[in-house]
Amino acid sequence: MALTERRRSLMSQPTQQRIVKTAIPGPESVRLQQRRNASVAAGFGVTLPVFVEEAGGGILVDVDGNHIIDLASGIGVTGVGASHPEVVARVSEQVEKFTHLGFVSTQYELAVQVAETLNRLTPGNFEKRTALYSTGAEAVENAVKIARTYTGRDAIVVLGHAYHGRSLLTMTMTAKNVPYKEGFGPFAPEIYRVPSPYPFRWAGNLDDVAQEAFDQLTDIITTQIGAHNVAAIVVEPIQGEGGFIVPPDGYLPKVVEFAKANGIVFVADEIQAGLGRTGDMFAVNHEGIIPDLITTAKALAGGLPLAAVTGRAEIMDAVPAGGLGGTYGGNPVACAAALAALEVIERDDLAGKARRIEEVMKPRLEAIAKWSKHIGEVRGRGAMLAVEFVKPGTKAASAEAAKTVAAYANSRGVLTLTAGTYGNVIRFLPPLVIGEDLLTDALDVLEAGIAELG
Ligand code: PLZ
Repeated sequence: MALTERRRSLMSQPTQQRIVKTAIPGPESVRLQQRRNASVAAGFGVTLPVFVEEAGGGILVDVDGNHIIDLASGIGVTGVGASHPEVVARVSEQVEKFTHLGFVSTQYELAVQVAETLNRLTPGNFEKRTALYSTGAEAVENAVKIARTYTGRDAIVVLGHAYHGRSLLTMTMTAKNVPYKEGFGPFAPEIYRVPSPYPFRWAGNLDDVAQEAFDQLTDIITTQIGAHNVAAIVVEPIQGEGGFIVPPDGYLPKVVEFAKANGIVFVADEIQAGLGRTGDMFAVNHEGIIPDLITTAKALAGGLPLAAVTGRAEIMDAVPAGGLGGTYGGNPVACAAALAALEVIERDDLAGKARRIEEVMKPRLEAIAKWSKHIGEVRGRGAMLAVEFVKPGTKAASAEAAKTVAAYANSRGVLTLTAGTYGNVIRFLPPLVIGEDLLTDALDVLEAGIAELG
């Protein structure tokens, strides 16, 4: 195919409609799965074992021709859709010029433009710097390195139910044992955990979650670590893998204030929640919080691997030249994709689209929760919504109910992901550009799946 023709075909999106032609997974996917099992390491799990040939907007097309509604966005990555025409165009243009140089050997303007854009978009009216990497774990890991250099301290404080990655340091920072940590120790030192302000599972008074959780944080830091030994407090402003746990208003501002008073770097891990997903450009904007450092990845480059640490210039510049780097960090093709994705997020107000997704989905999920005894809570903000399943009449987690409903939806062409420390949460991370008819269709399927629980 001639290049221009190929480009034009890439620009066309699959029909935005759920079409189920075969069992899901269908025969072609099942055949490929056998090859996969014989060639790919078993440690990679999979939610829906289909093989995708084409994706865009709110639809994934598998090798059997099924059109599957995408409520996952590649785990919150393809907010602009998996083949946004502007991302495709800028990436194609860039690969024809050069694919890679290594930003630490020779430089290119694209990386500077991405840094300038992130410095402008992140909250805080002060001088900022950005460091570019390839994966979220790498960004979190480097935020810790930077905070340690700046403060000259070792301790890192994280929350219960946290997820920060799979590298040794970020796996240590992650709370959940199976599947993330089991068998992978010994873990990194100087990581301390404080309770997550998880309203649905809070043992104390529901009205006091913010204050009680904050008191526990200060108590643990003061008595077990010493505030003067803490380099950073790292928090997901809405906890992602942990089950879309939304901290009660008031908690994060208190933590930021405490960090400031004690010379501790406050790091917001916005890798899953950031860049429009929660209805704001950043989830911290909801309470007007200004972190010292923010990590981004996922939605940053519309599907290409790019991650960043952005924050106060005096903190970021504490590491001398040569101390930060990596072969692929800030790869030019990923930067080209990021410039397109960030432009689309801003210009097309994808944060507004996320708020609209909440308006469409949340009332329906809440209505279902009224009649279904299996739902403990519906929560989340914007296009980061979740349902927590329980054993009827109790708060006991029911991973079985979540798995049954997710499997029901998946087999009918609606891709949903589960989450949560107890595996009992179905989370929704649709592309922000998804059509409302697709959302409604997906909700119909989910509702039928929940009804089947009885
Ligand atoms: N911080 C808040 O959500 C990645 C993990 C998928 P990487 N979450 C998806 C899986 O099973 O591995 C994540 C996150 C938050 C950090 C990360 C890590 O980002 O790009 O996966 O390294």
